[in-house]
Amino acid sequence: MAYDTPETDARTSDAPTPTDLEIFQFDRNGFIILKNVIAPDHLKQINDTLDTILTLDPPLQADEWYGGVHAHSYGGREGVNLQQIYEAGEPFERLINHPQWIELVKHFVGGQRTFDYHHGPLFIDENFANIRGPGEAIGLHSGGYSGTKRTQFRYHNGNFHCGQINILMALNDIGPGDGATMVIPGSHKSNLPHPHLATHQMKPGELSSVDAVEGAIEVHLDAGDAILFVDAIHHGSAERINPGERRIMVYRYGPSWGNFRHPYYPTQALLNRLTPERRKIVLPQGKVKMRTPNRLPDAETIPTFYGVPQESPV
Ligand SMILES: O=C(O)CCC(=O)C(=O)O
Repeated sequence: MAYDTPETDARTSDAPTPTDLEIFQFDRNGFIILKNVIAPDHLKQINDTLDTILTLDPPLQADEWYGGVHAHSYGGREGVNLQQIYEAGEPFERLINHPQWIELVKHFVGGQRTFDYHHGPLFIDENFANIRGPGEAIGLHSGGYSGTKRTQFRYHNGNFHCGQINILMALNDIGPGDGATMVIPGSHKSNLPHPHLATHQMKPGELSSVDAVEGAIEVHLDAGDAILFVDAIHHGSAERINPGERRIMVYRYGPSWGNFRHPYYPTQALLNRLTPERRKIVLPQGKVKMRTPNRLPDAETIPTFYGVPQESPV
C-alpha cells in the first residue's frame, strides 16, 4: 500500500515548532511527513557533492574514506552508505540544525529541564547518505515491542522523551518501484513483534525488504521532502525495482548524553568549522578534562576516546 502524504499528514506549516496536528499524528503513527523542507538550490549542492564522491575514479570501495566520510555497507543488499556525511561540506553541516525540523526534533526527543539536557539539547549518533539501486532494499527492523531504550518512543507527564528521532531526507523523487521507505504506522507502541518479522528482517548477504508485509505502507516523497520518525517504529524499505538509484540521507538525533552508533569521531576540521549550536549537537560534551594537575608523576594526563587523544577536540 502506498502512502501519498495526504495534506493532513504533510507539514505545510512554517511554524518552527510542531503544530497540534503534527503532535497528534506523530503520537498516533510514529512519524510525520515534512514537505519541501530542503530548498532546490540546497538539494543541488548536496547532490553535486554526492555525484563527486560516487564518480571517483577508481570508484570508492567499501571501507575506504573520502576525507571524513566513510563508505560503509551492512553486508547485505542495502546499498552503499556514506557515513559521517556531515563531513562532506557546508550544505551537509546546515542540515544539523536545519530550521525546518530542529525544533520538531527537540520537541519529540524532549528532555528540556531534565538531566537529559545536561550537555545540550541533542546529539547526532549517526548520519549517512544511502544510495540504493535495483534489487536492493533494507529489511524490516525495530518495533516498539523490543523496548529498546536507545530508540524508544516515550510520552511521560505531558512531554515526549523519545530516544531516537530520525530525519530521513529524499534527495530524489521516491515513488512506486523506487524502493521507498516503509513503515508500520503505530508499531512504535506495539507490544508484539510483527509475526512476519523473521521472514522480512535484514539478513547478512541477502535481499530482504518490507514488501507485502501486512500493515506496512510505502512513504512516497518528492526530492526535498523528509520523513521524521521515531526509530522504534517497525520500518525498512521496499525493493527498488526501477532502473536508476534512490538517494536519501538520514540524521539520527537523541539526547545529549548519547554515544556514536558506529565508532566514528568528527574531524577536527569539522569541529573548527561548525557554529557553536551545531558543534553542541555533533559533540555535546565538547572538550574533555585533562587529568591535570596530577599528583602521580607517570599518570596518563591526556584522556583517549576510541584511542583518539582528546587533548583539544574543540
Ligand atoms: O532506507 C530506508 O528507506 C529506511 C532507512 C532505515 O531503515 C533507517 O533509517 O533505519
